[in-house]
Amino acid sequence: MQLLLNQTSPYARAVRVTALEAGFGERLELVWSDPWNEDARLLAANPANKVPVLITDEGIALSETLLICLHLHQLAGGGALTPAQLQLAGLGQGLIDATFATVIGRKYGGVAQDESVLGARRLAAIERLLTRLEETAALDAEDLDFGHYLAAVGLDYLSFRLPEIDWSARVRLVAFHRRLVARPSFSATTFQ
Ligand SMILES: N[C@@H](CCC(=O)N[C@@H](CS)C(=O)NCC(=O)O)C(=O)O
Repeated sequence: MQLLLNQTSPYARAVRVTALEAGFGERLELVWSDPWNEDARLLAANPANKVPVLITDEGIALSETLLICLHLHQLAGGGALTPAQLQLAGLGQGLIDATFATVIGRKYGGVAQDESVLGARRLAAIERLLTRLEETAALDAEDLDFGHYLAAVGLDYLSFRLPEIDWSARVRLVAFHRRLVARPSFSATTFQ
């Protein structure tokens, strides 16, 4: 299997963590890619020109983080996910989406983007997502799945890119994040 990724993509990190946790570390060839420049291999694999892309051993290029994580979960013999597990995955992906959109909005439009209608909606979404995540019972589950990895990557990415958004008073999230980032799959994939 090949994974097309870049170093700072939270989406790609969530896929990498999911693959490592599923025991696919040895089978996964990392293909460093640049979605912001003409990258022929990425464009051929994903016409949307986004990372991550997982190319299966059969040569099928899968895009979209949630679908890739679901594929890895199934490949590892994981059973059907419950609505509560899927809910956590959706919230984690939502946090990544809102944070990434804020970062990219600033990169291409400056911080004034935060004051725009879309920018303000994204920042408000981040706060609401943090609140909802903190209320989510699945955070405490012993058995982890890609919903946990997405949520923890989302929190880590938020601190990495938007450190001015302070969520340190959200004690359940802080404990959850600390528990997850202590895992080898997280320390092997830190943002830099
Ligand atoms: N919905 C996609 C989003 C992936 C995404 O936006 N990736 C970013 C990197 S963090 C990217 O490649 N962006 C390039 C672009 O938007 O043109 C997913 O879930 O995988």
